[in-house]
Amino acid sequence: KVLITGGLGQLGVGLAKLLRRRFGENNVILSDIRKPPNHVYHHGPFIFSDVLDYTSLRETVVNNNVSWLVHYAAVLSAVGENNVALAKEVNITGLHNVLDIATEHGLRLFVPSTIGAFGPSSPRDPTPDLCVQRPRTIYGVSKVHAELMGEYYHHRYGLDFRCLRYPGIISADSEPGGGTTDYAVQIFHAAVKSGLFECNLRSDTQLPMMYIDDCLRATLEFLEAPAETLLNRTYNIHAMSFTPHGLAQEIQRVLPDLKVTYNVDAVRQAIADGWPMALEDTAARRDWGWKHEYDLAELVQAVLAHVTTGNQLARAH
Ligand code: VAH
Repeated sequence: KVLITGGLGQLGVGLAKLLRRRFGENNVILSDIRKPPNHVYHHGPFIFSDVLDYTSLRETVVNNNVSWLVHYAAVLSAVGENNVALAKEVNITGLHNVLDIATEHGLRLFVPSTIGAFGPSSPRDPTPDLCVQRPRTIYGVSKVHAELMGEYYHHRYGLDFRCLRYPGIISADSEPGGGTTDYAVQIFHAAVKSGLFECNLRSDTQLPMMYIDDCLRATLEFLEAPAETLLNRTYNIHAMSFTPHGLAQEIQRVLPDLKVTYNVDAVRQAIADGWPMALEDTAARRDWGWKHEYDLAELVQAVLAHVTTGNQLARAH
């Protein structure tokens, strides 16, 4: 069975859906500390589980015979800068709990890392798998810590630790939870609803991004890859890079009335300025066959189609 922590964030429900199609509805357990929306209760198991509560997390793993753990519970970059204590607690103490439990019970452990694990002194275009990592956010520091601890536990105790560095993920029916790349999700909703969008990053800020379907498929494929094919335990994955200006232009091809204004948030801008502009991901493509399907044009089409239908449904109710 698979347990997903932080299951009600931007990625959990979508990943559960994909994994349930593959492994059966009851074999994937979503967990979080929040109360889920009704549709989540109606599709497959959901349980309360707090990654900071070691005993209860362990109980969940044992009682449900969990064999894979996907650790999505985390405080993202912008929220973390506003609450360092919380980010430290969730991202570092929470990870320690998960690592110990995964090791003790022989689990396969997936932890997402991020472009945020790099910093201003990393090569930025493209950023290789192995290079200087001196991030300037608590989020980034905690993710480098997770990469290193996971790899250490792998070498020291044989833990089957697997880690992908995700770019900014663009989803249509789930909201991002306080990151620096959130604008690239919000712009779609604004474009469809009001035609006006105020962007909190500079128009020329280029960051790596990926459509959620590619991200979730990458996660499943990587989780299923035979251990002997994985020469690394932490891999960059890349799909596309764009700026707010470039994304707005692509959306305007479909919705020409979209107006974007810029009101830069200093905290987010400083974070983005130290992050990669593109990730180098040849190792992932070589070792376990990673291949993205969505470039910018396909991404915009897919997200606009979802957001427009969602909006029509909401209006019909
Ligand atoms: C953030 N979306 O902005 C996250 C992510 C790609 C960056 O880790 O904090």
